[in-house]
Amino acid sequence: MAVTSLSDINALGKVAEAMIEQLGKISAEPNRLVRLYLTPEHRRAADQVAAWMRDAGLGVSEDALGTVRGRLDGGNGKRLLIGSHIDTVINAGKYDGTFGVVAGILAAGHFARAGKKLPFGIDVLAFGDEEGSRFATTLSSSVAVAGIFEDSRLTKVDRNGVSLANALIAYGKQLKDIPAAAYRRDEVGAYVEVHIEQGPVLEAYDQPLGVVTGIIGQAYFDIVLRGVAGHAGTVPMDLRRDALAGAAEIVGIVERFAAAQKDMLVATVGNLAVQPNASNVIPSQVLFTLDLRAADNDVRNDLADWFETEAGAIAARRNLEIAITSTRDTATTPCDPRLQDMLAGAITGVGGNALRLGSGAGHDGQAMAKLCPIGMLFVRCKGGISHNPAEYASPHDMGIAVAALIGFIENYDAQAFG
Ligand code: HGY
Ligand code: MN
Ligand code: MN
Repeated sequence: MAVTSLSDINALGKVAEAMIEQLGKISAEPNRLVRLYLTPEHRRAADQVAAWMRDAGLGVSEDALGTVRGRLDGGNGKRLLIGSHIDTVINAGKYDGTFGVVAGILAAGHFARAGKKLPFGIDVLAFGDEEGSRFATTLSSSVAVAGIFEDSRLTKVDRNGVSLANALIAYGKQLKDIPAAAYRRDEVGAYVEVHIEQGPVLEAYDQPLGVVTGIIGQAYFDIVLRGVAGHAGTVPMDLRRDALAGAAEIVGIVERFAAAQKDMLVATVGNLAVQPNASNVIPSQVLFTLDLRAADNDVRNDLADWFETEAGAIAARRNLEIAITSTRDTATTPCDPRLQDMLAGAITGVGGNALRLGSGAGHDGQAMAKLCPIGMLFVRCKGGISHNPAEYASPHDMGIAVAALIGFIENYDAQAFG
């Protein structure tokens, strides 16, 4: 049943690439990939995934948060969940998230087609909101599956003022059904996700696959800086309360501080809005986000404290008002050592050397870890590029990843998670 022949691996890779291309065409915009949670594009992608699940011989359902589920029945061992997300960032690559869903469908379909009854059932999960690209909250669908959905998420609004609650209703869902999306802890053994690495390590070591040791912790903040609008031509420099100049100074110290740290620590200001955003008006307000990530939870917390102090001092010196709001805080999530070893065995089974590495990117596994042990399999991506249309994983590497997932399932010791 294992898939090890090169021709089989390449055939799997070709099918995976065709599925990725098909999903990659489902976008809100003609010239870049944008597929946001609970939009018509999400609906089309979910329907496409459901059709593939049916074709693979899986039973298909969809929960109150829009997660599409493909079910392969098995013995009475606890269910093995395999999933990832089908939403994207703005101007996205085609592989982030989607390949994990495609790999799950192809691997589960391999067993369905063989008519082999495994000692445990498998659910393939296509989550609709990992990125948080539409609402200022991430992992909305996987937290529901994990049984930790917070109702406070429902009031988050998108750029058009539409709340998550109203978007779910418009998508045809009923809020009263949200609790039913959760698995009972006693019915699930483990969750495994296949994902492109989104970094340069596997390529640097010339390895198609790697085992993830853990998902780095993340702290997100919304920052508002308020000054006074003024005439760009008449207000002397020393009398200005320029919100954008203040924001620029803050962004600069954040970058310098993060770059000077020895730990794996990264800080990003990826989103900044200027008001009134006119070339001859001194900016009166700037809204921006801060994304802090560090493997060590204390280092990340210390940096957050440092930031509040330093940004506050800059605002005070510039006579600006500042408001810093923590919007998300996720501790570093370890991958289960037993699953790491099982995935390492699956990688060596297809000829890899089972490199182990951490994930700087966030994943649905951060939510699923609240339900059950998690494991992740990384796939090499060209140049480590991601969140960028140049994102690319080769059909060969995708074929090897599916083959390794099949090998993992074959040797998965459900009893270890009984
Ligand atoms: O931001 C992340 O790390 C993930 O891609 N949502
Ligand atoms: Mn992403
Ligand atoms: Mn992702």
